[in-house]
Amino acid sequence: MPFTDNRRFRAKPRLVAAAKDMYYTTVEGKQVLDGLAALWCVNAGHGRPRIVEAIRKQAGELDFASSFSLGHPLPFRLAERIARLAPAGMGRVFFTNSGSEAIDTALKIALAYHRLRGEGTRTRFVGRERSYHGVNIAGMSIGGVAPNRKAYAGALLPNVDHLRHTHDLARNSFSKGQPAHGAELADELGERIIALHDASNIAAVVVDPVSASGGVLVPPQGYLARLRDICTKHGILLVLDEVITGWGRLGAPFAAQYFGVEPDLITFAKGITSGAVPLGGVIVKNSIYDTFMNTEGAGIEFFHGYTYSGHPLACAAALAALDTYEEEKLFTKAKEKIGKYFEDGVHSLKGLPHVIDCRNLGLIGAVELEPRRDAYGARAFEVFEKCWDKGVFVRPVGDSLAFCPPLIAEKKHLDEMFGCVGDVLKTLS
Ligand code: PXG
Repeated sequence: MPFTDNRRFRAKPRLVAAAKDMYYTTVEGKQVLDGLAALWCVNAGHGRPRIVEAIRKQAGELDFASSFSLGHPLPFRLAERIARLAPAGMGRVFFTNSGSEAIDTALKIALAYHRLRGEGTRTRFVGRERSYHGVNIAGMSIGGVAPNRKAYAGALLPNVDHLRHTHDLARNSFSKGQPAHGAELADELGERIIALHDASNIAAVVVDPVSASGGVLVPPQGYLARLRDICTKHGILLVLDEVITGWGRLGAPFAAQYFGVEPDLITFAKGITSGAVPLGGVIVKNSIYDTFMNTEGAGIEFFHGYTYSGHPLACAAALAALDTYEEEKLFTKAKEKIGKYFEDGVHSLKGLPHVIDCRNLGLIGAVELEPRRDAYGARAFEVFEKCWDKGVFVRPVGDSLAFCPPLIAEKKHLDEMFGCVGDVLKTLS
């Protein structure tokens, strides 16, 4: 099982048989509230009729046709739809099957783009400590989650630097929304990394706007805008990894719009289909696309692609998910309706035993616990297990507990989630 203590799971399995809206039903018939939109992806809730029906219908109509020198209308229709939601001037999409593949794809686009422009020396990437960009070799290399990298050190990409992470409990603990301190951490890009390597060797900077698996780290006020300015000044592409922040999580289609920061590329996955069928992709600025299309001579412009790029079932699910988001105005309404209540819920845990931080942005939040001596992560894992037993699913990330409910959550669901976590925290050693 992925990222799972398999032996512990075998001894005490957690198996779900069904899911509807905000709840799972376990194989034993117990209802469990989904406080993490499954794995940060089921933004429209589970088993939504429009999405289910679209997948059924598509499977009967066109199960699969590849997109290699052949095509079918759905990926084009979906790309147009995505372009309408994306920041202005980002009108082109390349489809993958996952966030990890989206990251690999974005890095390859960046390398090929610079090369086409005669700047083929730009081959270095800059990631950040505690950012997570999936598990493929490239995403792991630019990512900064230490345990994910340790066993594979020999295979890490060589030309990668990491910015420092922005987590600063001494200055920012219990911040509501974006923390006040830390914008200056972006200056490292210029002062340390560009100074060391020269901008002419750097292809792209990749960050997740709110880092999720790295511990739910909200960017300090002004930080992302500073990164953008430095990248622009030095001709470096800025990739925002929106695999989690995309599709309404912060109250806008993308974090780029929420923060008012224009990236050159956006990677996405998860919520595009509300988790119902695997699908990911990269949105690029029109000028990047045009650079590929304006190359001289006939032939393939971009040597890259997956068998299932633009899979009909995934595209059908995505179009139906986007219909659902739009009909229910979930990208904006969710935050308007329950955003403040969610924030209050996260911060209601302040003062309970072992709580050293509460943080939140949009409908993503976390409570961080003091680690047990020599057992990092054990306390949060225990809370996760006890909450599950009481019928609430939240996710341990290191010694934090992450909250990321579907955007259809109502106040009563948040009461149930935070009430349960609070009750468990009170019993904890
Ligand atoms: N980028 C970001 C920002 C992600 O959160 C990926 C890329 C990779 O996506 P795929 O589809 O290849 O998994 C992710 C995935 C967790 C957890 O426990 C988070 C993710 C995946 C699995 C577990 O926090 N995020």
